[in-house]
Amino acid sequence: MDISVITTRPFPDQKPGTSGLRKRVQQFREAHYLENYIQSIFDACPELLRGELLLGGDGRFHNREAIQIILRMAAANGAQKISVGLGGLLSTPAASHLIRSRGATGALILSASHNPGGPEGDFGIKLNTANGGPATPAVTDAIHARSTQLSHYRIVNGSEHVDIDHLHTRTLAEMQVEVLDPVGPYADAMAALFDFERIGELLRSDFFAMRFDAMHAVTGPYAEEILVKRLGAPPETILRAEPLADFGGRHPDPNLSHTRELREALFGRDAPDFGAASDGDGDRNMILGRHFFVTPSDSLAVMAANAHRIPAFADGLKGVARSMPTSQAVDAVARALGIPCYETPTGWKFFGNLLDDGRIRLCGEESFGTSSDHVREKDGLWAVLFWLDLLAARRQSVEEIVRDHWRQYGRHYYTRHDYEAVDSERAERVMARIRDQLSALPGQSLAGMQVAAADDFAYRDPVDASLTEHQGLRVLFEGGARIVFRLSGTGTEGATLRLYIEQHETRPDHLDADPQVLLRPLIDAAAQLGDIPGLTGRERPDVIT
Ligand code: VG1
Ligand code: CO
Repeated sequence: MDISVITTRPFPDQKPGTSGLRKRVQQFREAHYLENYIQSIFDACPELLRGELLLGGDGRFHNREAIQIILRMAAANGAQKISVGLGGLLSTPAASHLIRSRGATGALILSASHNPGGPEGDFGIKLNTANGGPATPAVTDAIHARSTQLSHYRIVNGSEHVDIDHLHTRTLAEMQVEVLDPVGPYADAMAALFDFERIGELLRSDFFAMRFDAMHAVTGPYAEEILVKRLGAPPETILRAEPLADFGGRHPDPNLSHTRELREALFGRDAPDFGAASDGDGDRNMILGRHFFVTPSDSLAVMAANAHRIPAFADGLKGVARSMPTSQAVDAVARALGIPCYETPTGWKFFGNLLDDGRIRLCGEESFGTSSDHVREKDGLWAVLFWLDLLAARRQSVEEIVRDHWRQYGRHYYTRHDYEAVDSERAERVMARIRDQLSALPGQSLAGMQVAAADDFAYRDPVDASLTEHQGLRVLFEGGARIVFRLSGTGTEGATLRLYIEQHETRPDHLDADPQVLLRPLIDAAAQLGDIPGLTGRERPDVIT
């Protein structure tokens, strides 16, 4: 085998964030940058190479080049086998499913998820390990530590290009390479979880229409296979189906600002009954009804309350979990069901132990992520199919189902305000200012409510007892209202300050307010607590969800 051992110098910034390492494409294309990070992964996790490792991405700019480099590096590092998604495409949930169903050692998923793509956009690398889930903090810390010491990387010489556009197997040096179709096995897995017969009937009926926005990202081929081919939905159901390297020039972020066509359809005249979208790598979901937006936190709660109607959950839920900033709507359902509800830090990796240990079967985040124990990732199309199955079972509209839910459990008014690309030092100052006030807050009155407690969120994993600290600053009020402050761990420019606001309302004639109006006193109190305008120079957030 013709291998080069290349001398390199460590980069100081190869520290994975909430979900993988994300940087500008230009940075990933700098000499040795990608190679260093990949070598650090192989050095810190040699077990990945002793079996089948999956490789693919969301199709964004630099995906295909990176795959060729990673193949040559894996071969030079003595990997047994790499399986590449056809066309270099592999959604995050499909990767998680394939790891588990094929007994693979893990997956390298080339994606910066919902971050913009194209030559001026972002690139990223997520590592999932043998349970199918994102690498835990212990693993990402070891990779980062290795990256700061790295002096060499190994790569097979030559410019030979491995064909990734046809299903076949071959060898590269002594390593096996298989190009596989991830779509079929993923669709089969979905068919085993849901009642495809009743969903198909609904989608083919003249009285129901849906739109799914694939955002020119990875889910297009999966949605076509499942919704159109297997379930019989008309082809116009799917918008922006074709994966493109620049996502058509827009953010593959499924919220109302980035899904214009879908929004116009669902909030326009003769709107379809159901709308949904997924993100770059297919792990997020947005759910819409006719003229109706379902918050991700409510979606999780509705799923928990209705799980018994879905074949996969015929045996019940056992337990549920949500990330800390996610609203407490699902907690109310768990209480009613008499099952535990765990509260974890932001990021899917913290659900892994709870799922592996059988403590929970359903979990979610406020950031448009929900999933179950069928994989160890959030799963966009799974959530869409859950809602379709529920609509078919209840024969009610999305809005009726959610309003019904509010009447039963009360409504958890919720909003997230993001201040993007803030100067990092200024953002730290906002956090420090709030942290300094935490101990004095309990007992005080803010926005007309009593503060019951205030803390810097820390999580003790109940399965392996590991401790994760500094996961967001919380101000908790009597009656359940909350203000949470966090700095994002996925951005690539400065800091993103996230403000999460929540208030519970049970009075039947107070369930129809505009969240931005109802939550205004808390929003203002939060801005004041952190002196956000003064310290960041920003009068208002960049994104409101
Ligand atoms: C964001 C979300 C978090 C999610 C993460 C990865 O992280 O808030 O809930 O798990 O993105 O999702 P942060 O640190 O920016 O708040 V994805 O679809 O971008 O992999
Ligand atoms: Co994603």
